[in-house]
Amino acid sequence: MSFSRSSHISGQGRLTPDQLEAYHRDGFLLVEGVFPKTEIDEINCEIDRLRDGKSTDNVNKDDVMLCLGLKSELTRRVCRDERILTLIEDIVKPGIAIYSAKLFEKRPNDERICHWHQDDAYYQKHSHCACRMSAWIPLQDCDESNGCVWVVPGSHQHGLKSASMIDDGTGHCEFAFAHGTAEVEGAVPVPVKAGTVLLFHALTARRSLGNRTTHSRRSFIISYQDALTNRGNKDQHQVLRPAGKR
Ligand SMILES: O=C(O)CCC(=O)C(=O)O
Repeated sequence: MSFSRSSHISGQGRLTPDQLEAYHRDGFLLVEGVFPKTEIDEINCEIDRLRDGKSTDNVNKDDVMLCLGLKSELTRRVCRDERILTLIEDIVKPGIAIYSAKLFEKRPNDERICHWHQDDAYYQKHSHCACRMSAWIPLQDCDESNGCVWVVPGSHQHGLKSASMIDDGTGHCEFAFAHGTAEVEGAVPVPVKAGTVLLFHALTARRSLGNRTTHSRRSFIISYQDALTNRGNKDQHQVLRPAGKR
């Protein structure tokens, strides 16, 4: 079974009470129609440009490009996009800051997986924040064939789980749940169309499997926290809306 419940961006651009309730209950929410195809194409072109123009200085072996909030004018703009900030303003408060922003690329026929983990296992090394979450923006349509995200609905309600390093050739993860753990019972794949935004809590258990297709699958992932939490991931931290301002 896959998770298919999603809803459209509202006229005001804010989450409706039903969307907010679903987010707090499930620890994630799909919002369709946030970015038109033309903008997704533009972001893809910019990522191509950044990839081709640089060697490996900003791309690590797992095809992660870090610091998108600082990388180029266009990637910086996406991280500060008012459509996203308005969407999350009733979740992330008071104020909104960037914790970090990155691109995660699954190359064609790359069987490596992103193991079950919670982002906050990484993030709490820098600071604690109860409302921390991410906007996960697919730059291609994603389903099980190219490694869509899987989540465990409601898992954010049970705190940080024990995790340890997995580095066995299936994919490197510093804070992964043990293989076969009961923590991931009830997990569902979340297929999404490019232009949809998947919002998820930093404690929501998540993974993605390999890309079995002949095309790359990219996700643009921006993690936000309230403006009063004074540390993010080093120099990536940026206050976008000070506390008390809309
Ligand atoms: O985009 C993906 O496939 C998942 C990435 C992810 O979960 C992460 O980098 O923490």
